[in-house]
Amino acid sequence: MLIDIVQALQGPGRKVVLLHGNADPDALGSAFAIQQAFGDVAIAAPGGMDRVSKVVASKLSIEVMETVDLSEFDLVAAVDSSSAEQLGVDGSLVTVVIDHHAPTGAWTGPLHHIDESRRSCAEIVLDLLHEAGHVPDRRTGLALAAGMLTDSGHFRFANAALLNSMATVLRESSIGMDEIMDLTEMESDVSERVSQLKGAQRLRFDRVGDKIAAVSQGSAHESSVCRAIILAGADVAFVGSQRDENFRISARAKQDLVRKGLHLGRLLDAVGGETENSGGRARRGRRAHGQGRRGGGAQHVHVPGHGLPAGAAGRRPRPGGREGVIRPSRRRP
Ligand SMILES: [Mn+2]
Repeated sequence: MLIDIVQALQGPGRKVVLLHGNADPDALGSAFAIQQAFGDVAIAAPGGMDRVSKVVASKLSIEVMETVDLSEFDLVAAVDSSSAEQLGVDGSLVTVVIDHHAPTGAWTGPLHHIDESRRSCAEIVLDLLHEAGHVPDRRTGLALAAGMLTDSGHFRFANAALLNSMATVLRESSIGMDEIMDLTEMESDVSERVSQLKGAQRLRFDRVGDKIAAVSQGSAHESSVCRAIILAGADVAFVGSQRDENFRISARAKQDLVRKGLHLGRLLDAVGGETENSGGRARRGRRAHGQGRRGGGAQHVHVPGHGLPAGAAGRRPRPGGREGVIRPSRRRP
């Protein structure tokens, strides 16, 4: 119950709200609103923040700690995270959880509030603020609205509840839609655009009936290269990259192919199998659900070099990423 969380947050002592690794504006906005409503609340992102969040934090002057000693706090809360793994901390120390992802079974405490029907965590936090009798001020409203906007894919995946919450926050905080857009929109950085253009230079494609399949290679920003190729007109794109001993493949498909049953995760597993790596489904990251729909089913897979010990190769999947790691099969003696 949200009222129980309100009471816990209103209690005495120092509190900290943790953000998941590579924290997005939904996590940041949720934490900031809790800080503004309840006071003596620190915000920590031990796993860093994504580019948009960094800009939002700087524009709204939100202070976020990069490291945190949880023993200094009387209450530890987590937002927008479906497991302690994504926070990079000992989950037993987290007493308050507010999340909107599919429950993983990791959070079962009395103050763990998970509402899968919500598109963003920020909406739930807005309800929490109301429960506490708090009306969000401008900065708080902007931070929450930024979370709702980005988590709904700029409303593409919004539902009635999200639009209601957005309307409420606009009204209560007296902010305009254009301000939220300005806050969250930014040009991709130059290195990302260079990667996209290099990907375009190396692009090859095949027409299959009325569909276009494209392949390319690169060394950085594979997923954004995939996105650029899809935007350029391909229906499905694969971008490979060699990183040390690892060969990594990112793939993305248009939504209509995904709806027709194209399962990139399974496809990439098969690639792993053919390259003598044990398969295993591409891990469904915490945002696999939302972003899969949003971007059209992006998937990544790492194919580590042969002969490496299991688990030695392959970048650790980013919390919040949509990556799969194919580990080398354990060879039987
Ligand atoms: Mn979220």
